[in-house]
Amino acid sequence: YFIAALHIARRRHEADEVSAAAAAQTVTDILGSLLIGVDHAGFAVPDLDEAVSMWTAMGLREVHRERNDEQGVVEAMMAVGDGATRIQLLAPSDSTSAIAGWLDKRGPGIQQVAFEVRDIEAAATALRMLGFDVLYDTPRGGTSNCLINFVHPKSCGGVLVELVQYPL
Ligand code: V0V
Repeated sequence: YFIAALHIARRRHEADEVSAAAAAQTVTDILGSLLIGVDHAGFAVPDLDEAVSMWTAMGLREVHRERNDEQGVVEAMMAVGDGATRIQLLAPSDSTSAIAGWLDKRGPGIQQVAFEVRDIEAAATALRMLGFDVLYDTPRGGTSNCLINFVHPKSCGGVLVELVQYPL
């Protein structure tokens, strides 16, 4: 439904029924309706166990841990209070991963902010229509069987935005 609505907006502009600005606004409105909230912020850390200990001492709780070889990370999800917001601790599992590169260049810190979306394919289509640089042609596997994709920080104000869709 969402992807069909996005293509209708484009076709209406191509047929000169609506201006480029009006079509873009429709795409933005659809994208806005696909956003559910901030799911997590991702912190790059050199050592997962040490980072889990530090954030646990601050009162966060580890709720999930897994290794993702495709992304080259070992990660722990930390709950902040009783709400749904998570902090994702990301340590490199191989020296060529994005997290290893980030740590080399910038050291530990906030590497990404993740938005939960209702339909990740539609969100990526809308973002591309609006000129954002979406990294993957099709979503990849993320934490807890989620689908993930990313918007390149160069097209996004210097912030790496992750898109997350939970399994049904
Ligand atoms: C790089 N840059 C960043 C950045 N990474 N800026 C803000 N936030 C980041 N995270 C900037 C960097 O400072 C450079 O700016 C420029 O982009 C190119 O940097 P680079 O070091 O050459 O980096 P690239 O191009 O090799 O890689 C950047 C991208 C890469 C975004 C393409 O990090 C990537 O593929 N990220 C997506 C995958 C990922 O992050 N996986 C780990 C999390 P200047 O110097 O040119 O100005 S896995 C995960 O989240 C999971 C499993 C999950 O949530 O479930």
